[in-house]
This record gives sequence, C-alpha cells and structure tokens, in this order.
Amino acid sequence: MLLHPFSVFAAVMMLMTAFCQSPANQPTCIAVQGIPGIPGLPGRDGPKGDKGDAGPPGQGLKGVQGPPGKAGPAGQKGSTGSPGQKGDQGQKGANGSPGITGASGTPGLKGATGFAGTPGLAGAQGMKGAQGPLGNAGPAGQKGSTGSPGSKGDQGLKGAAGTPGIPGAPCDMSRVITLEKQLSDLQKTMALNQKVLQLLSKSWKVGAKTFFTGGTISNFANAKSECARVGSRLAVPINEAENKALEEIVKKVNKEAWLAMSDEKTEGKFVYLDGNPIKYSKWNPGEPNDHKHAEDCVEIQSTGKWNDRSCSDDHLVICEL
Ligand code: MAN
Ligand code: CA
Ligand code: CA
Repeated sequence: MLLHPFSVFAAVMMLMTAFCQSPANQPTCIAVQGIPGIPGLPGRDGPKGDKGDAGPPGQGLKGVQGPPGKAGPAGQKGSTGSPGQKGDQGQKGANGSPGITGASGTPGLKGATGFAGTPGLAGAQGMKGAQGPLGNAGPAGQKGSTGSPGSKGDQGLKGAAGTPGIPGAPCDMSRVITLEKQLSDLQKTMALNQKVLQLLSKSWKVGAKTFFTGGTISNFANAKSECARVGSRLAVPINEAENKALEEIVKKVNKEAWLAMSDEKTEGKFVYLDGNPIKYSKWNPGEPNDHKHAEDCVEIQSTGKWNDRSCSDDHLVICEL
C-alpha cells in the first residue's frame, strides 16, 4: 500500500509533538530515537506556503531518496556557435565534355586580278569563201510626192449664138395668186418632208425587229401597201417590248398608228395578216367593241393601249423589218 507523502510527514510531526510537549507548553525536546521513515511517493505541487522559521536540526534518519521528478520544460535555444575550421581541399574533378562547334566565319575578300598574259602569235590569213545565195527583195519604196500642176491651157473658141426665146405671156394677176398658193403648199410639203426625214433617220430596234415610219397618214388598205412598197410590212407588236417601241413612235408623231391585224373575216376574231390568230394584245378596257358594227381594224394609241377602229379611218403608217 502506498502512503501519501503528506500523511507520512503528518505522522512524524505528531510523534515529535507528543514527545516534545511539557505541561507548561514549553518546547522541551528530548532526543528520541526516531523510526525510519517510509519511502515517500513523489509529491504533488502544492500551493506555496509561507516560509517557516528555521527548525532545529533534525536527528531522524535520512529517508530513502524519492524517485527523480519529471523532466522540466526544455530550456531556451542557445546562441549560434562559432564557425568550425576550414576543411581540407577536395580531389581534382574529371575533365568536362567538349563545347559545341562554332558557326562558320564570313568568306575572305576576293583576291586582286592577276596580270594579263602575253598575246599569242597572229595566225596565217584564211582562203576567200564561196559567194552566198541571192538575198530576198527589199520592201517597196514610199510613193513619191505629187508633182506640181501643169501650166494653164489656151482660151477656147467663142460659141455660136443661141436660138431666140419664146415671147413672154402678158402679166395675169389671177395666175400670180395661183402661183402664191402653190408656193405655200410646196413650203408646207417641204416642212412635212423635213419632219419625215428626221423620223426616217431614226428607227426603233427591238430584239430582231426594226420599226420605222415615213410619217404617212392613210387608211388601213393603203398603209399595208405603203409598207410593202418599201420592201417591209405593216407593224404589229407580238410582245410588251415591241408594243412599247410603237407607243414611243405614236407619242413622238402624236398620231395613232395602224397595227397589222383585223377581224374583217370573222367578227370578233382578230387575226394577223397571214390569217393566224393574234398571240399578244393590249386592248383598252371595253375594247374591241366593234362600234356601230363598223370597226374591224386596230389602232395603237399614245398610251400604248389598243382600240378597234373603222378600217377607212386615217392613221399613221409604221412599218417593220
Ligand atoms: C369611242 C369608243 C371606241 C370607238 C371610238 C370610235 O372612243 O366607242 O370604241 O372605236 O369611239 O370613234
Ligand atoms: Ca369588228
Ligand atoms: Ca372600238
């Protein structure tokens, strides 16, 4: 059984107190042979008491030494020691591997030109060669400049006298008036011809077709023969582009033009001049109406739209080739 060191200490103190007390409570200590102490256990850290007075030197037996206390906390790290002495020199290392070959250097400067050699000896003259073939004829020369004009010829002989003229008619006022009228008509015709000439100088090309007009105004029958007379035929549009070209001419001349078609043969059935039914049309709304049952021919107006008209009416003649 283990005894607590404090209880052992208390037992010793009690024994000592028992032997050292006197009736007058004066400490009269008698030396008593103490009993040997029981080996103490390692004590716990108690609170630190006040420092007691120094007791008299004890005479008890020295107790058995307790077990060593726990190791205290590690002390602070000591300061760095002074450097040691320099070691001996190591052995010589092995040779290193050879370095990489360097890039080639720039070529050297060109050497100076050598001295000219001494000229060789002249050879002997060769024999004359045979004559070559005849060369080609050269290009023709330029035309010479025009010669100066010849000298003027001699004057011709005087001609014979002419036959006498017819005696003039006596002045007639009514004839003067007639001539004036003829002159005025002639001027009008010339002005019209001028216009026609301008129109003739222009033709309208649409695809493979060419439209043209001489400015003639006539009925349908004459219109057809007018075109035939100049080796062409009366115009007729078979598509929008052609119709547009004819519309342009009508606008320019400001006169509706005939188209090469009619329903003369069968009322209401419009056919081309060769008798085939028409394939393209651009009628005005409400047309053809065969107005007064007398409209079998067709006109194109300045709007480009069509209307059936009496074939005896007069319209612009436009031909096509
Ligand atoms: C009106 C319409 C046409 C007709 C002409 C004839 O404009 O009735 O259809 O062709 O008159 O002058
Ligand atoms: Ca008709
Ligand atoms: Ca009509």
